[in-house]
Amino acid sequence: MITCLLAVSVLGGKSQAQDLLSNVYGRDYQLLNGKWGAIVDLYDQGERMQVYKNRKPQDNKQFYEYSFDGGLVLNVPADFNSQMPELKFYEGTVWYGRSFDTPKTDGKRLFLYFGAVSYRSKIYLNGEKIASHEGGFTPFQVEITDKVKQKDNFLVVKVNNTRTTDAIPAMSFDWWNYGGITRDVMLVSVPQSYIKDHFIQLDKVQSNLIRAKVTLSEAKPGINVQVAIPELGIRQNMTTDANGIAQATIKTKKLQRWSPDAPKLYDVTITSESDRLNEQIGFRNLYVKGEDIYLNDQPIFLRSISFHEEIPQRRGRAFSEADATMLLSEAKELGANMIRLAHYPQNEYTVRLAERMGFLLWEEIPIWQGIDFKNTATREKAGRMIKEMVISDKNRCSVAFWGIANETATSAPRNEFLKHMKQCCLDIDSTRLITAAFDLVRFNRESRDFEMNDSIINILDMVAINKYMGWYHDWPLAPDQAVWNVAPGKPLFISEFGGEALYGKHGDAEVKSSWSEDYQAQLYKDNLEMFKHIPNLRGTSPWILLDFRSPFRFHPHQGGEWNRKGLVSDQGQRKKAWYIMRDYYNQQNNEAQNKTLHGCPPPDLYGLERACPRKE
Ligand code: GCB
Repeated sequence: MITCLLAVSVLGGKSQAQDLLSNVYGRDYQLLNGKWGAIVDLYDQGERMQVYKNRKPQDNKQFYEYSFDGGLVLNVPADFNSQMPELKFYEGTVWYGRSFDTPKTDGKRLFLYFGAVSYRSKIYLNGEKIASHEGGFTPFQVEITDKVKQKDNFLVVKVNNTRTTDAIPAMSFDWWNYGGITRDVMLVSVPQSYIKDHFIQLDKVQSNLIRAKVTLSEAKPGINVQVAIPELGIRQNMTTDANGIAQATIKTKKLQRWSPDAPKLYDVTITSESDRLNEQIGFRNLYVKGEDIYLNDQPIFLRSISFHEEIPQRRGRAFSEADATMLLSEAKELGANMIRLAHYPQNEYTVRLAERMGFLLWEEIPIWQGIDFKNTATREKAGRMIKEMVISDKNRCSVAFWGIANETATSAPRNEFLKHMKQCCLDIDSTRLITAAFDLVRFNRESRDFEMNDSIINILDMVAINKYMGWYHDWPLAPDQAVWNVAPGKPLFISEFGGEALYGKHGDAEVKSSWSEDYQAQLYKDNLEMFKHIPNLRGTSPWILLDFRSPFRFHPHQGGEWNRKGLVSDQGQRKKAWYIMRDYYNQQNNEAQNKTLHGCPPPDLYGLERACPRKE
């Protein structure tokens, strides 16, 4: 088994595994957000010039051909592309610099924590390189306890968003390549011996067993740890083993399980002899049996929607709680109970708010077409990224799926790569459902059904299909005649479908290039008709909630550099297809409510008896 290390390399030695503080927002922290000095380094000269030293002339002979003072100022967090017209298409290096004083720490340890820097970064503190990271959508940290001064520290971040063949994503992808320090930068203080990680959740199947695992920074046995959930009267005492890990299975009787309809979260306090951490955690059961996905012992239909981490009105990356509120509220209005966070892990505000608002989540890393599956370095990189995602969000009960790829072609190296991705998830969390999205479903003209031939689906709990009937694929027969025979025996999820329309544009519902709301609306109607003939269909996720920026698209009708498949325009106006989808989701929801009302007790999984047959 190959183990995956995290993507941060902490300098001062060889690359080494690095941890992530769990629930960083529950710690004592100071934000290093705000205005940073910036240098655009088109020819990548900054390292040669030692920009990171932030030197200033000390005598009348010295001069340096750079300065962080008096030049460009960029906001953090935010992408750089949207901050100046000249940077709109920029792909290259930008140096960020700022000074800071250290908060009074009373002997505590200090970490620098980056929510995300897109795509590569090198971190320098007071002239010394202290870390580097690759991957634009996952957090990383570096301890600076011994490197930091009380006053006037200077922090420099070299950011580079150049696309390369070995990167993830690689050379081309259908979204904007936003570069920059795109999420919060934090100075986090923790005690000398601190709670490094926790993983607390309800058993996959049993509703009265909470599984708790707490890892301390010190690999020392016999340290007392407590997990308390006051509302449930739980105070579980545990002690660490030689690795500093304390584990317990906690029995509980009166738990209210989290669900999209009732997203109940409990206050949880984790205490060690020297540290204390508060969390909010929801508890739910989630498993697959046959072709069904069970949430809290009820089969569920996933009413999903995707969005990019982008606010189209602002033409920039989403990064704040207000941004998360905008995106998720729009999804709520549509009647969704799930979000496919496409195509990469999104910020912690979005993930946490989604949980509070009652959305299940599918999270994935940007293994999006064009990945060099033969490159072992790329594979290791992807493994590190996926691990960073799982470590960060494993305590969110809303996370139902780890997505390991989007639209990959069948090949032996691809198979090995995806197996590795799955293993990297399982190394940390063996409870989530593993899925991947494919665009390999084809109409078989002889058998006259839709089929897919890819053995990799055997490693998945749910098979997800992107299928653009009526857009990239013409209908080979009427939608109500379209029989699907794809991944029988497993739940099947339509992870993408849709077509482009300009808001307010009316035109022929038969003509694709009318770019009209009418064409898009008809396409939605046809697809919803087809979905009735997919026997193992357990959810849908139209592509996509909002129009988004993409250098993939050139047609003037699209307004230039926009993907117009949104159900909502870049200005927030709902297109006709939005209403069709909203009605479909309402109907699915009503049907689900009726089933629950007249429904069955839990299925006979793991020896549990089912008392009545499920009414369809
Ligand atoms: C896809 C991709 C998605 C694209 C979409 C499109 O299959 O997964 O990232 O944006 O198609 O609009 O073509």
